[in-house]
Amino acid sequence: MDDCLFCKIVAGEIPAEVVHTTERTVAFRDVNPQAPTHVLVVPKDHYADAAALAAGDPETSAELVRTAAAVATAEGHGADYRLVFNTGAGAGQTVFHTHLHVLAGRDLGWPPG
Ligand code: DGP
Repeated sequence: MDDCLFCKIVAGEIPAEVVHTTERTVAFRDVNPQAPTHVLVVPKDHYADAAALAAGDPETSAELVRTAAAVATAEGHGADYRLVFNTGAGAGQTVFHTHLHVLAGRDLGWPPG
């Protein structure tokens, strides 16, 4: 997708602090962190949201979660972290390239806002 921000980060056309990569995923720090650890895990291929990725490429969908767990462990939060997919503008999705938020390092209230 020519106009997709996260496709450009995956391609290295826009800088980001990449913390982990796998065959199918890239993990980089969120530019507006909401916790001491706030990393976004994205598929290298473009899918608009989590459901589209799960339908179109279930193995990569699972790899996103494995990558998120590896990031949480690497950052010292392997036992306590939160994974979030905002899906749809009404739920707070602002970038329409699937991304899994990994949040850790502070008390995380429930329910989320
Ligand atoms: P969401 O609201 O769930 O679509 O999350 C999008 C996230 O993307 C948001 O937490 C901020 C982050 N973000 C937006 N633009 C950039 C960027 O250029 N670089 C990085 N690293 N993160 C970005």
